Amino acid sequence: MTLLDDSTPETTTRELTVLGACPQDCPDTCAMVVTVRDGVAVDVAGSKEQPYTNGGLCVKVDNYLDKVYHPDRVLYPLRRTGPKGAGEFERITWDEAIAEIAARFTQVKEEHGPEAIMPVSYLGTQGIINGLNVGDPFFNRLGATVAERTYCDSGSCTAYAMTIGDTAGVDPESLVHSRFILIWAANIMSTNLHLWPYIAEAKKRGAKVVVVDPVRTKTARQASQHIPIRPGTDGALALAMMHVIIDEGLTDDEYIANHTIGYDELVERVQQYTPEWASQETGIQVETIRTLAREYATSQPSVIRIGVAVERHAGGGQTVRTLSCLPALVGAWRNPGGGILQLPLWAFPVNWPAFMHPELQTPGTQVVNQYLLGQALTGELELRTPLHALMVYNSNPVVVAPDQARLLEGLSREDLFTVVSEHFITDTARYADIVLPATTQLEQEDIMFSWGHLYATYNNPSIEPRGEAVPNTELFRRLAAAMGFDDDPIFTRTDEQMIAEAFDWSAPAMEGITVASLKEKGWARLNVPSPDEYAPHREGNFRTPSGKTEFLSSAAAGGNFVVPLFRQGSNDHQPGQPVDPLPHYIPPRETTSADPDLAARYPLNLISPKSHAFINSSYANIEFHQKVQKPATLIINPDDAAERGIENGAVVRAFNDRGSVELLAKVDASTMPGVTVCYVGHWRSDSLGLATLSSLNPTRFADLGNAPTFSDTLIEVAPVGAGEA
Ligand SMILES: Nc1nc2c(c(=O)[nH]1)N[C@H]1C(S)=C(S)[C@@H](COP(=O)(O)OP(=O)(O)OC[C@H]3O[C@@H](n4cnc5c(=O)[nH]c(N)nc54)[C@H](O)[C@@H]3O)O[C@H]1N2
Ligand SMILES: Nc1nc2c(c(=O)[nH]1)N[C@H]1C(S)=C(S)[C@@H](COP(=O)(O)OP(=O)(O)OC[C@H]3O[C@@H](n4cnc5c(=O)[nH]c(N)nc54)[C@H](O)[C@@H]3O)O[C@H]1N2
Ligand code: SF4
Ligand SMILES: [Mo]
Repeated sequence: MTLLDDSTPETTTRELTVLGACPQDCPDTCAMVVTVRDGVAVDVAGSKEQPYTNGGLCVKVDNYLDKVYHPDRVLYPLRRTGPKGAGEFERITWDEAIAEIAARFTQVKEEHGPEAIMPVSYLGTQGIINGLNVGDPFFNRLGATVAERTYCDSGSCTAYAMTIGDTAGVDPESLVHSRFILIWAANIMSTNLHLWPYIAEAKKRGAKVVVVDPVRTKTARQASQHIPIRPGTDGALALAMMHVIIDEGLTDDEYIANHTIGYDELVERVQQYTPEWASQETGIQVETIRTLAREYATSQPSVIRIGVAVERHAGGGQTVRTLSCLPALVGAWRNPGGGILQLPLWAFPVNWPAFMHPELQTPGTQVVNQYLLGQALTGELELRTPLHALMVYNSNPVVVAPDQARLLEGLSREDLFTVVSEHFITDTARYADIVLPATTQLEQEDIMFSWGHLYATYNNPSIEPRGEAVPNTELFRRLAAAMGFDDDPIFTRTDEQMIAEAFDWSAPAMEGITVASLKEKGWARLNVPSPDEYAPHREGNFRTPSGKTEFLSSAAAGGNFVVPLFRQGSNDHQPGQPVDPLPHYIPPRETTSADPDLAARYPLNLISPKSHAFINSSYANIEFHQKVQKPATLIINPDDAAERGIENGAVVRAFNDRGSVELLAKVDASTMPGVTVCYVGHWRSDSLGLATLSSLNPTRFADLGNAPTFSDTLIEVAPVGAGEA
């Protein structure tokens, strides 16, 4: 614990200031300062010293204490006493809980083989030791089904890696130097708040800021220009931009000659992608497309900030391929503030193997994508070994996975043994046989990378664990011991030992940074050039096989792949058919052109971006956050509402062949005609009709990286009572 201030010796009150880190799955990874009085946390604030956090947290985490001390926290292990889904439990001891889990896992393993057990986890916390990979060594050694976790940015990462490699790209702090900022499918004001001051500064210095988004979001309203686009057609716009840039000779020929491959093939390919064609696909005026291309090319340095939402449709991968090609075409990489900003996570030398331990995995083990969990549990998805036990931690699949009705059917199976480690009885925990209490970030130690900036952050624990809550690391130590895995030191490592292994400390990026210095100061900028000088690809040096931007991708010959981070480091990926090595357009599956019958029955697109006050489904049960976010709504354009007789505030039913959801209509021109919006995160248990929007989402993958297709969803909407049939 870091004691910065032990200020009141003459009274009995003991006040400490502890340096922490926000644990949430958010690009900003804020450095937090926690004030503790007599062992009780009394304030959580943003660090004033850390430049990116700059003294402020966001609406989601500023009231973190509401979560830590919430009366509904799960504080003790629980065993189910009622029917699955009823949320009826009795308190048991940790010894009983661990013994029961070990016995059931052993029984399932003996009867059906270890693959009948599957972990389900994501990013409830993104700390390196308690986050994404915390259970991987345990389940690898057990021989459990490998969980493929491609909820977020997997398709984007495959596409980006195919094109420019696993590079950090542009430093977000360099954006002050950008002359043209293209924010593509990212709602910065809600999802990446701390980036905005850099964009605002650039704008003040004369940069143009353009937002491409079907919705006139708060971010779009603050920009210089908002370009509404039909969901899933972004690839058409990006390809038409290339067409104009090449056609009008706006390319940086020297940069192309020295630092790219496949330019001649690209020129030929983009001939067909005219602005006139793209206008039909995207709904954007031809002149708007031309002007965008010209301004993007000629206002250097220009930067594209891509949001995760750009991957969530059938052609999401190729869209990110095209966007990753654009900066090289115009030489944007030459100067700080030019290029593309996706996931600067790649700048961190995280020692992933120490957390995944892929060598413990049996080659050829069954792999199931969590996106298909409902199908996997109900037999819809054919499995070599059907599933009989689940262990869920750091995730709430009932809200975040698609095909909700089928998932609930699967979780209700009496022959399925489900363990959930949680802070609260979430919609998923209601289906658990055993619930285990998890600590919050104030009660655990961790060390953080960031996927939005170039600072490592340390989380010192500030209070004792509440009740009998334990960090995920301790949970897996206990389980490993019960299963007899403690013959291997991997499974007895302390948190301190894991933190010591978190990074490759000898990597150049970590020069001058140690565990001790991080713990003491709370954060450190990686050892990379200052934002005023950071131009990592001025001289090419892309992290592709050729070292160049690969318009013609050499990796494409190997077929579609999932970046190991999203698949427990599995080394036996099956690539399948080669991918077309040049950028190309793949339209959404659910559109008039691709499926006219479906589009006739379900003419409205549904997108489900992030809610402002929740982080995924986290905080959606907390009163303050509920007050800010309000109940789940369906935003619908006034024209579409009028056509259906829908009034503002009315209860409506949104439906398609996959499901039906009741929501409050918000009739608002912020969304373009033909597009409806329902922010993700509200819990099913708080929803009208006990269903959330995930009931409507498809289970098909995008073209690359097995990415989800949440934005590739058509629905119809009717006032409640009118019925759909
Ligand atoms: N407040 C808040 N912040 C969060 C989160 C949260 O839940 N709440 N979640 C965190 C996580 S896990 C992530 S991945 C990030 C994601 O953060 P973002 O990348 O910003 O993702 P979204 O909010 O899903 O979508 C961003 C914007 O894309 C638009 N959009 C949707 N489909 C399309 C499309 O097909 N084309 C285009 N051009 N635009 C489209 C939406 O209208 C939305 O305004 O946010 C992180 N930060
Ligand atoms: N329709 C639709 N669905 C989506 C998306 C979308 O845009 N639209 N976005 C997708 C994206 S980008 C993402 S990243 C995923 C997010 O999916 P998830 O990562 O599953 O996100 P959450 O719903 O926040 O669930 C995290 C859970 O972990 C718990 N938790 C937090 N900290 C800890 C801890 O230390 N230990 C344990 N044991 N538990 C903890 C929290 O209480 C919470 O219930 O959702 C995906 N689903
Ligand atoms: S959720 Fe994001 S913006 Fe909010 S405090 Fe955490 S890291 Fe900062
Ligand atoms: Mo995400």
